[in-house]
Order: sequence, then structure tokens, then C-alpha cells
Amino acid sequence: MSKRLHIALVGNPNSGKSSLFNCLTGLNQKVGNFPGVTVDKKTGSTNLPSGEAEIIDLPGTYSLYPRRLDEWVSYRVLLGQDIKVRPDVVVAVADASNLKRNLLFCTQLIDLKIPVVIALTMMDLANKKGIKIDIAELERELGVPVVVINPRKQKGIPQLKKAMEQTGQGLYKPPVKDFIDNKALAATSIEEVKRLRSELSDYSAIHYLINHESFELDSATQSRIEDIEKRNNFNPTKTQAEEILQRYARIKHIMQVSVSEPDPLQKSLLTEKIDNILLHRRWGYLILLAVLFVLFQSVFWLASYPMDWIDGGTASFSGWLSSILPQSNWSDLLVNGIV
Ligand SMILES: Nc1nc2c(ncn2[C@@H]2O[C@H](COP(=O)(O)OP(=O)(O)O)[C@@H](O)[C@H]2O)c(=O)[nH]1
Ligand SMILES: [Mg+2]
Repeated sequence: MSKRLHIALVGNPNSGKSSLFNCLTGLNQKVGNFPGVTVDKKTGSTNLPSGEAEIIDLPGTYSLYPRRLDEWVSYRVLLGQDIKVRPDVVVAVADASNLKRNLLFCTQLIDLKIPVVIALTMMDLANKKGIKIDIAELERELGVPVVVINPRKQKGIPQLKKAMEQTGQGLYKPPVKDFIDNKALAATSIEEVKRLRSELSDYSAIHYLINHESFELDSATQSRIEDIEKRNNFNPTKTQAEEILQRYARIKHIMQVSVSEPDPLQKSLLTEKIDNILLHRRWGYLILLAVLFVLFQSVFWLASYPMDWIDGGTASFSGWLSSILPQSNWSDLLVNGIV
């Protein structure tokens, strides 16, 4: 029997992570806390074609540069620092209607060289905005499976399950080539960290350089990394800034080749065409008169309804009044004069 897969869901806040978690796990959910912190730990199980798998919904994160406590929780899991949570597959939930921002985090995960599947949500919203995404092209550029899902409508879930399972079984390997040239960001420091930890990718080594103090490392390794930083003048801020710039440059290229958005120029052409007709020297006035005519007509036409109701109402009210009041001058004044 194959081993039970452990699958973690990550992604930007509001990307649809919890909706997907609910969709996959249904009623098989447990909520607890991560050890030592009051951050929700939601776990559950789901059925994959080959058997049951464990699912964990990690707190939302914008990038691999954690700031808040809950972002640190996700970060530690992704960097292999949480001994209790060791996912075999990471599902990166990404909002298709905000693809550029979501891809930043996805490409960081890809460069960690962990098994990643991208679950693309909000495709319905993207389509409404006129955005079209070439999924095959996106897959080619990123080198990992991309599956379109709508957890709200339970769409694409069997396809996602298949991709999770195949990735967990090692059918899709993390891409050999980095998304950006991470090595060039701090070549010697990365090389030296990898001599201490041969299993790390170039990009993970950068994270060890930046955040080793928060990692579970023995004191000898801690001081060695400290030493590597000092000798090579490793500058974390500069490295991060350079990394983000390079990622966005490549993401921009991906957006150009795999995403078509409505051209703002095309839109302005349409409004220009409408303006040309409405503001025409002769036809413009005629159109204006026609619009005003329709407007006046519709006011009279619409007003006739409440006027008829009021007429009918007062007639039946005065009829009713004269029927209940005794015959006198006063009742005559009330019924025929006032009402
Ligand atoms: N239109 C649309 N809405 C979605 C989709 N996926 C999730 N949502 C909605 O997006 C909102 C945020 O989802 P949620 O699962 O709470 O996001 P989380 O912050 O990543 O856990 C919710 O109102 C969902 O119903 C989708 O594919 N299409
Ligand atoms: Mg959530």
C-alpha cells in the first residue's frame, strides 16, 4: 500500500484556500493551534484515487518574507523547519484575477524545489474582466502543474486531486532550472551554505542566510552561517530587493506570453467612436432632441399610471364615505367638496 500523502494548502490571503480546504475535506475537519502560538491549525482528510490523504490549511502569506506571526507559521513549514508538519505536496492557491501578485509567491515556492501544484481560482472573475489565460503556456513557463478550480462551485476538484497525487508520487519533478538566477544574487555565500547543507536549493540557501537565527540549527551551524555572512559581506536587504525585481521582470514576460487582458487602447477607441456619433455637428442635435422627446413622453406615459390610481382611489373613497355618512349638508360638503 502506498504511504498516506500529506498535502499543505498555501497562498495569498483571499485566494480561496479555505474554500478549497472545505471542498476537499467536507466534514472531516479538525481545528487546533500550532504549538506555542494561537494560530489556527486546520487539518482534515480527503480521498484521492489511491487512498486517503491529510490536508492542512496553512495561514495566508503574500511572499516568503514573513512579517506577521501567522506568516511565520507557514514560512517555517515551507522551509522544512516544523518537524510536526512535513508536507509531501504543496498546493499553491492562486487568484487568477490578480495573477501577477500571486505569481510572486508561487515562483518563490517553485525555487525552493519542493513539489508544487498551482490551483488557479477566480477564473470566473478573471473572465468577467476580459482576462484570458493560456494554462498550457503558463505551465510551460513555470514548470509545474497548473489546475483551474472553482472551490465555490466544486469545479476542477477531481483534476486537482489527480495532479496532487501524481506530484506526491514523484511523477512531476521540480523544474531543474531556477525561475530566476538565484545563484547570481549571492554566489559565494550560497555555495558555502550549501556545503553545510547539501540538500538545499540555491534559493533555500538564501533563506538560511537571511533567517537562520529563527531556524532549528545546532549552535555550530549557526555560527558557521554567521561567519559566511560576515566574510562575504552578505546584504539581506539588497539580496531581497534584487530578487523581487528579477521575479517581477520574468513574471511580466509570462503575463505577456500567456495572459491576454483587454487592451485599454481598444476601449478608448470604442468610446471615441461613440463620441463621434453623439457629438456629430448635425446628427448630434437630432439625437439629443430624440432622447429628450423619448424622455418627456416616458414621463407622461409613466405619470398616467399613478394619476389613474389616485382618480380611482378618490372616487371609490368618496363613494364609500357617502354610503356610510347620513344624508346632510355636512356630509355633502365632505364627500363632494373636500374629498
Ligand atoms: N467567484 C469566485 N469566488 C471564489 C472562488 N474561490 C473562492 N471564492 C470566494 O472568495 C472568497 C475568499 O475565499 P477564502 O476561501 O475565504 O480565501 P482564503 O483567505 O484564501 O482562505 C470567498 O468569498 C469565496 O467564496 C472562485 O473560484 N470564484
Ligand atoms: Mg482562509
